[in-house]
Amino acid sequence: MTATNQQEIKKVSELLQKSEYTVCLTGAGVSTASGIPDFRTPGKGIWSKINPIEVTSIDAFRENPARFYHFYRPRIEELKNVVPNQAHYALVRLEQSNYLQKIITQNIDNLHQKAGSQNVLEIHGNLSQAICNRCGAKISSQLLIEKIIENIQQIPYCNCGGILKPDVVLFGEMLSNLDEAITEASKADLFIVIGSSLQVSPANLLPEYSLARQGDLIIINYMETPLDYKAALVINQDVGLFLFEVCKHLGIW
Ligand code: CNA
Repeated sequence: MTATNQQEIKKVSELLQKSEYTVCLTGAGVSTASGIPDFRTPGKGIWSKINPIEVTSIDAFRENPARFYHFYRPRIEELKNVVPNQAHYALVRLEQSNYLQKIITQNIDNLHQKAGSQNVLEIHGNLSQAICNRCGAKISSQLLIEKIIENIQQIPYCNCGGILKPDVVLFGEMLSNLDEAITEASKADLFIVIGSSLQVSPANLLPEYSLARQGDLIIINYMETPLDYKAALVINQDVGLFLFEVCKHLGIW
């Protein structure tokens, strides 16, 4: 760690110690070290290969579910084998030590919960289950995987004949838990964005609710974000390594 890093670690630790209610907003960058590509890292992100809006919007799902599942099938399958990384575990430690009150996540991979975080609010749903578009039945991703594998390249159907949709928020759909996320962000005197490009609305508006009540904003992300200029601290480093160092500094790792 360089001297600058040490200063940033100290400053983040101090803000965590001072804060009475800390909320983190996590994005795909928290899970890249687990082997799940993000959307927007140039050359590696999913968007560098395909425009997800073309295949993962609610309209695309309705118009061409087979094409939708051609894109989603590997994503659902890969979830079987992925495990949390240092960033997820650091957030568990911060929560257990009462430095962190809520994680609002845009991720759909269930890894915060797998790592052991208790207070997680998912705003883009969760890929570990699916829902029937006709009868509303919910099934586990395990069953969904079995159905998809049985019908390679085709469409998974519910027992009632309806089409099963992964229980995630597609482009063009309403966010889940948005009211609760706004309430949480409005309570935060410290709001930390972790591994998100802050390009996706309305999730990227959440930091504003904390800023409006004079909360401090910290952004930990490799790439710059549109809210960097409002942040007390911007850290362009690996989220797992940085959070691990913060936990060590706080004596909880
Ligand atoms: P994004 O727009 O792809 O941004 C991710 C950001 O993370 C980028 O700016 C990267 O620079 C940064 N990043 C990547 N790895 C690291 C790292 N190790 N350390 C520091 N920074 C890193 O993704 P967002 O989450 O902002 O966008 C929201 C979308 C992406 C949501 O709809 C998600 O559901 C969707 N998504 C989720 C997953 C997942 O669940 N793991 C994966 C891919 C996309």
